Amino acid sequence: MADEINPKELTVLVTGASSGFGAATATRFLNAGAKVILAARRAERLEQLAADYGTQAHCVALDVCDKQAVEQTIATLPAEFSAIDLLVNNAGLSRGLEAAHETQWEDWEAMIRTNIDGLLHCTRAVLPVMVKRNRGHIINLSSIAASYPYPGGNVYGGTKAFVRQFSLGLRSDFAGRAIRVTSLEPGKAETEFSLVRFAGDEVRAKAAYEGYDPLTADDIARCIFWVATLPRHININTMEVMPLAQSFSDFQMKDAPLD
Ligand code: NDP
Ligand code: 8X3
Repeated sequence: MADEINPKELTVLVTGASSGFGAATATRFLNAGAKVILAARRAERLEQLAADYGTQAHCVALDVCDKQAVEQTIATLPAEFSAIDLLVNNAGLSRGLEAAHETQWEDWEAMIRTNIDGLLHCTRAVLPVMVKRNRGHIINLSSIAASYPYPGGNVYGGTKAFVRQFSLGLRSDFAGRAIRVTSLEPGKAETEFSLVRFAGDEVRAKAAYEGYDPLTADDIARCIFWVATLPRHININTMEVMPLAQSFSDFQMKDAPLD
């Protein structure tokens, strides 16, 4: 029987490690003995998280939208962190929940730049070493919004559908190589996600999780850890996870005034 991967043998890069899924994932891998590179714009939060882990953790202040900065960061990693086994492409955001005609163009741009461009920058930067070593795993944070539309999810859902399809495309590119790719597609999870979506409106953000048990950041970290430590011959292509309380709604049936 093939063995599970020992996390102590892994070097993991987690983007968006300053909050939510990323912070929980970095913590879970650090506690299991992995070497972890923590990346996000709010470096002080990363330093705080990493403080107890000494040389096991390496923090980088990084905006994933900045292609040059991503390339430079990956190219200049300390030798002991340079052979990345697992990239958790987690940095991402949603801005706004307006219908398409009411949205701010800047919000759409921010989602495209972060969720698509940022993810591509990080993927492209780590791939050469993974291919050279013929070893690696990329776990991309997509969303249930990739598969199920909801009002106001227009561009956010579109970016996450890109992430899902790109992940499957990578799998196809890597046929015959020992590089695994997973699209992880969570439903409602209570993190700072809604605070960012609603531009810091705490009341609105809190209301998004009221009255039911949402997923937690650690629930998702647990999924990531499981997917990443499965024996090397197993690839989870897509993984959709919802809180039990979340389910599907009916198609909308509303008459539109036609004149
Ligand atoms: P959080 O807002 O709690 O965390 C988002 C993280 O992304 C932060 O660490 C933030 O760090 C980082 N980030 C955002 N923009 C950038 C950037 N330009 N460069 C580097 N880092 C960036 O949200 P979640 O933990 O919930 O979200 C993580 C991922 O999971 C996202 O991709 C999100 O779309 C996805 N997701 C979330 C779900 C949910 O319900 N919460 C469900 C499905 C998917 P900083 O601001 O310090 O740079
Ligand atoms: C975030 C989950 O349902 O808010 O990707 O779109 S949802």
